[in-house]
Amino acid sequence: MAYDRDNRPDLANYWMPFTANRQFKAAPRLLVSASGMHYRADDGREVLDGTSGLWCVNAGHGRAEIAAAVQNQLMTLDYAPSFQMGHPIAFDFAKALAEVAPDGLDRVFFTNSGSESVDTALKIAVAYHRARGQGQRTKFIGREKGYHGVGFGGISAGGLVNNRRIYPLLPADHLRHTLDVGRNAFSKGLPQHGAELADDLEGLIALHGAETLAAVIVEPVAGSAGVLPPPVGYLERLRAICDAHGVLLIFDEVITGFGRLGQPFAGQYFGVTPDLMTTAKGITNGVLPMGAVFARREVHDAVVNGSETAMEFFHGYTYSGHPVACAAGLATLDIYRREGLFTRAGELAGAWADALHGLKDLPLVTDIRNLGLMAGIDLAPKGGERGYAAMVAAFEAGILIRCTGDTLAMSPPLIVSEAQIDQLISTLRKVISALD
Ligand code: PXG
Ligand code: PLP
Repeated sequence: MAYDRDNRPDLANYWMPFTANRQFKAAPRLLVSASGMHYRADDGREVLDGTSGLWCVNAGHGRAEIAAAVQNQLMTLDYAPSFQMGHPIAFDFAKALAEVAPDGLDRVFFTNSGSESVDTALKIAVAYHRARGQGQRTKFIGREKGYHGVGFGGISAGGLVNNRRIYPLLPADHLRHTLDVGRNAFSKGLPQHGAELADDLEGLIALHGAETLAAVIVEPVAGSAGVLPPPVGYLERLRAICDAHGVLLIFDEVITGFGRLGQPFAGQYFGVTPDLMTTAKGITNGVLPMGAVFARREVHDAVVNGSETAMEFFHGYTYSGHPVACAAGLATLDIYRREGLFTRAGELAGAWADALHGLKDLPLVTDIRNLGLMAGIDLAPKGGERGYAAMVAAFEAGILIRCTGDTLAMSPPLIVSEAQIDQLISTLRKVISALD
């Protein structure tokens, strides 16, 4: 059935995720189709995708090669169990992923989302220490403003107050976040100030005792919180402190993975290699749910060779390594490689930064942050109302952006043209200029 304004679905039954349901259903925004850089709304308007859907459609919409691979896999092997049984394409996809991963992160555990990747990585960290006779290392260190999905592990290590107020949590403590508008406002790329915030980790290790800590998890560039690139030297310091105390370092690359910064992964961009890396979203260009945890070979080997039980790691999902998702993933990797999308964000980063920072003169804009093809724009705060109003007005003006509180975020597909960057920014200028 073709949907349009005269033929809207009944909105009552679908309980929408992370959405103000009553507000949305009173004035819905419906997307009915997509191709390339554009969505089409149910009133027939084209909307330029400034967010890669939700940070996931990195190669743009409606990719025929992915659709063909999915169709072919569905008719060849639609589903097969992954517990004590295998199917070839999952092994092929893991191998292909290992080839683009940071050096040494060549063991791949499949999940179905970023949240599942995070909870899986936290479990691997605990299993790793346990296999090495350090079963008391069970606590995690995250960071304020960190977003690691919605599982109990992810919200415990995560730093979003709204999550932490409501739900019971696992043992975790937090580094301070690195946003320092006082010293770093309108930094182009990495902020200069704040590497010393990594030394918080020394304090937390002293407080808890290294012997109780399993892992530190951070987003190399915080995404959901409004795009917070790390201060120059910060990630290197975290790496060094983790090494000194035998604590594993996890990079949550659910957003930064698959080309967002101009390298396949942020670990390569920063030249800092974590022990575990969580991914999802762009792994299939967003077209089917999938995630993967990449483990350093030594971490994998410690668990798999160090186990006293036949089944070394007591964990997995019905849909781990789903053959159809693997087919979508392999076709996606092909596109990223063939079209140079793993490095395109690097080529566009300068033009992106220049266009964005052109908004600096607007009176309501209090900070602009960018790295690769990510951007965060702070508006003078108004309890989130201003950010939401900007997102709605932008949609009506033909561009899709995200808001978190009064911060706007953008992360266009890596196929974006310079003309489309100009369209995004010039539309945003009009939208922000018209805000109260
Ligand atoms: N880790 C990170 C760093 C993420 O950004 C997750 C884990 C969880 O992934 P799943 O697939 O379980 O949602 C994420 C997800 C937004 C936004 O607009 C960000 C995410 C999801 C939805 C919206 O900031 N990130
Ligand atoms: N709940 C029940 C009752 C189940 O049987 C299963 C899986 O068999 C799950 C939850 C977990 O589902 P999944 O493997 O899709 O995460």
